[in-house]
Order: sequence, then structure tokens, then C-alpha cells
Amino acid sequence: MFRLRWMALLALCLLAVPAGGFPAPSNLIANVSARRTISLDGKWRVIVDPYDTGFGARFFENRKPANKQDFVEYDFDSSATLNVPGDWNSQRDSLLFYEGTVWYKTSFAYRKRPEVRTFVYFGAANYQATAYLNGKKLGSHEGGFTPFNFEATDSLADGDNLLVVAVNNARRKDGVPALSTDWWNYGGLTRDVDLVEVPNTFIQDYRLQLAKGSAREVSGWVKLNGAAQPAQVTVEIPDAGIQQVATTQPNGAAEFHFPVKLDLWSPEAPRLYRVVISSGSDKVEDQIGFRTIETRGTKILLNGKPVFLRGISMHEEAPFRGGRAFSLEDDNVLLGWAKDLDCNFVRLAHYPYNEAMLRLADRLGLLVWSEVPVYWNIDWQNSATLDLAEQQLRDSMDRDQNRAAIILWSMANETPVTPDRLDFIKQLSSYARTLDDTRLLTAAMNRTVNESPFSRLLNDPLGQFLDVLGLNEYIGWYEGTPEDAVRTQWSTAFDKPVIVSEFGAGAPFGEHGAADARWTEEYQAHLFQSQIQMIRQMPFVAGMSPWVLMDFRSPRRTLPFIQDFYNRKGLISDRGQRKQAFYVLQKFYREMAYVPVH
Ligand code: GCB
Repeated sequence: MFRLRWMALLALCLLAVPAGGFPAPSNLIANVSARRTISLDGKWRVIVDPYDTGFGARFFENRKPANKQDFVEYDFDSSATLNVPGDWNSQRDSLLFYEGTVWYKTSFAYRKRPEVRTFVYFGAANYQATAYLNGKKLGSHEGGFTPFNFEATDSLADGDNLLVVAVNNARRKDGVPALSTDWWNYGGLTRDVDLVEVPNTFIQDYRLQLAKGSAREVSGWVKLNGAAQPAQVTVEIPDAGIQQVATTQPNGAAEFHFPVKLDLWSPEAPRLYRVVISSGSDKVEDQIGFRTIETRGTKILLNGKPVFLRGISMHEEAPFRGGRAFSLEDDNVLLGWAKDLDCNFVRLAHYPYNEAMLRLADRLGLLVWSEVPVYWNIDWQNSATLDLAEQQLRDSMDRDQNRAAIILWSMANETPVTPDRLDFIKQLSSYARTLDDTRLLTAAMNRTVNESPFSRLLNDPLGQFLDVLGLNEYIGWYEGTPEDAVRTQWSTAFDKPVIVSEFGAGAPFGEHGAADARWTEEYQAHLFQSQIQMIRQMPFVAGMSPWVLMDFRSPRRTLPFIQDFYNRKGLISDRGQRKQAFYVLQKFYREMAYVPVH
């Protein structure tokens, strides 16, 4: 009897461990902007805690001295404030280079209601966060660019509530990213914080997309969370005359497969359909586009037709005011600039961006490359690091899997050609395919073989696990001259499309000189001309995303008067001024929009 029970328990445990050691399914609530939410954004009290004394001193209790003798060595209410959302580095001069813990505190009034479950939802916190509600730990999260939520139903008080979050942005050898990046380590509660209210059994997540290889069938699932199951789920697409019903399986998901006749989404006509999902007392609406994406040889096919990706790489950095971008206003400026360039594609380097950015790309008709921060060198042999990369990939896919704009999931950027790295990204890629078999996988690679002085071969073995090869190359900047780019003959070891995912040159806006003088706008413009000429000679190139839309802060860029801690490879300065190279690229893209490159 005992033995039988023990075996049943073991079987249950085995079932609970996902195959291949993948992380557990996400508990993220999808599409929170369509939910009943209470914003916790605003001014939060903060305590800067470089030595991490707050955990031992229990800052999360927000204690006040009980009498004159009582010893309490912190006080939120007389401490200064920071805006949430917002990184701390750009809000206070003394925190510009700060890496460590900051404690955030807010209070709010809440009315508890029966049949309502409440979650605290964080758009992102860089890098690690631990949240406490009314002195009780809600949970911890690692990874600076993906959302997370904790259920707070039982910890909420009817009346005043205290939420304290410790956020730590210390870089770690085993983190994703690890110790070195070419961007600012903006710490803090960098995106919106909300309370999300849902019924006892609610629609947690869903994916409704065209089935792989089909423009006439929608395939997907809707996942419920809560006890009232099995339950019926209805999916409606009113403008397409669709109403479908399915019942949840023991795993909480109802599967859908149904024929459709839809106007397909494209950059020229970014058609979105209103989709209504309902189950029991819950209902969520979304705007979803439907398109196909595939490769054939060296071509990328969008809705069955070859497309050349006229792109630009970017960072999620706020124009004009600096710091991490988080608002629709920031997103509109950044993607508006990409549209001005006549782009149909953006590479959202090097980490997942705020959700509104992806929704805006859907509306503007911009195809998207979305990336996880597996950047340069990370701890390839560490299985916890792989788990973390998988978790960040899973959560960004979970949040954005219904965005037609996203066609590429990027696994990594500029990683070394070693067996450990190959194995790591191979596992990450196969995990990505189990989650989403409809989109293409890519990675930006920069290790190439010089076969002779002006002949280069892209043969990184990582290419075998990808659908599209990203190529970062800096001929004319980190090596050689812009003229060398024109002379270079490229080849690849794979019959797959290549995106030249980076090239560029640094120039502060207004710095003028001869076209061969480094750091001038003229040099940058000349380099863009040369690179464009080079790309015209590369028949297997299906797109490009030069580096980079706007100047951005980087601790690695120290050259006084020129860089001053900014990477100046932007086509636009951080103050919004357009450099000469902007117009070079714009001219090329305008021509390209009508005449195919090859
Ligand atoms: C790269 C990296 C990017 C850097 C850029 C540069 O290859 O992918 O993150 O910022 O070069 O400016 O050197």
C-alpha cells in the first residue's frame, strides 16, 4: 500500500517535470491591458541599499518606532521618491552608475470583493526583484526585460495595503545577460506595475495564429486558470464570421483548429481583427493580425511572397529625456523614426521590449525581430543559466505570441564559436520550436572565416539550428576601411536567408570633416554608402538592420567629447537630430520599396 502510493507520487512528480528539463509553464496573465487593472504607477518611496542591509533589517515590514526608545534604522516615509515606471539611473545623478539594491515602497487602498482574484503584475524589473505585500513575501523574479505576476488575493487587506519591492541590478556571471554589455544597466521598476483583477476561473493565456504552412486555418489554444473546469471556451472573430467553441483538457487548455478566410496582415496593409475570447464569466478582447512567414532557399516569404526586410536595429532607450523607454509616447517616436526611414522591419535588440511597442508595430505594419539577452559571453556550461534564458524566451513568447509583427525570435547576439555555446543555443532553439513552430528562428553571428583578404565565409555551425542567419559585421569601423566593404565578396555555408543584422560607425551629430575622418557624420554616411553597395552584391541577403536608430548610453564608450558614455552609432542623436547617414539609408530604402534589391 505504502509502496503503491509512493509510486503514484513519483509518477505525478515525473509528469510535473516538463520533458527535456524545460522550465515550468509560465503563469503569466496575457494581455493585461484588456483587463480590469488598478495602476500602481506613480511616485514610490525608495531606499538605496548598496550593502543589502534591508533583508536582515526587514525593510519590507515598513516598521515605525513603537516608542522613543525603539530602534528602527530606516524610514521609507522620509526617504526620497522615484517615478515608477522608470529606471533609477536617469532619475537621480547620484544613481547614474549605481548597481545594487534599491527598496521601493508604495501604499494603496483596496476593496476586496467576493469571486475576484487579484494579481500584482510587473511589466519588468531590472534585474532581480523580490516583492512583499503587507510584510509577506509574494515571490521573486530574475530577468530584466520580461513581465511577471504574483497572486495577491489572500495577502491583500480590505483597506490600506503596503507593497515593498527590492530590486537589484548587480551584474552576474551566471545571469542573462552576464557581466558585459554595450548598453546601460538601467535598474529599477522599469515598466508599469498594476493590480489585475480576474474572476475565480479566468482566461490566463491564448494563442490564435494561422497554422504552420497554412493561410486558411487558424490553430491555437486558450488556457484557463481556476477550479471551474472542464469549461467551454468560445473564440469569436466577428469580422470574419467566426464563432468556435471548445472544451478545456485536463491541462487547462482548450484547443482550436478552424478554417478561415482572412485578409492577411502585411506592412502595406496591417489588418488586425477583433478577437473575442470568453469562458464562464470571463471575457478578453484582442486585436490580432494573421500572416504566414517561411523561408525558401535564401528567400524569406511573407504571405507566400519574397520580402526584403528594410530594417533598423534599435535599443529601448527614451528619445530626448534618456533612460529606459517605457511609454507609448516613447514607442511612437522610435517606431515613427523607423517609418520615416521607410523601414518595413525593426530589430528590437538585445532583449524583449515593452508590450506596447509590439502592439504598435502590429498597427504600424513593422515586421519585428525579437531577441533574448543571450549576449556576447554568458555562462554556457551552467544549466541554471540555460533555464534562465529559456524562461526569458518563454515569457517574451508568451506575452507576444499573438503579434503578427513578430516574424523572428532571436536566440543570441555575437556569441563565441565554441562547443558549449553551440550546445546551449541548440537547446534554447529546440525549446523555442516546442513553444512556437510558426515563426522563424535567428541569431546575430559575427564570427566569419577570411578565405582570402577580401573574401569572407559565414559558416558558424550555429547556422544549422536557425532558419535565418543574422550577420553582424563592422568592415570600415572595427576593421578595414569603408572601401574594403565594397571589395569584399561574401559567401555562406548554408542555403538560408541572411539578414545583415548590424553594421555601423560612430559620429556625434554636428561633427563634420572629410569622409575618411573617423567620428564625423561624413564618415558615417560614407560607410553606409559602401555597405549598401556591398549588400547589393550579396544575393542571399534577405534583409538588413544597420546599427543603430538612435545614440544610446553605454558604460563602455568613454572617449571624452565624442562619446561621453554614449554609443554614437545612431542615425539620430539622443536629442532627435538626424545625421547624414539617416538620409543615405532613407534614400536606399525608398528606392528599395519599389525595386527589389536583387
Ligand atoms: C555589436 C553589438 C552591439 C554593439 C555594437 C557596437 O556588434 O551587437 O550591441 O553596440 O556592436 O556599437 O559596437
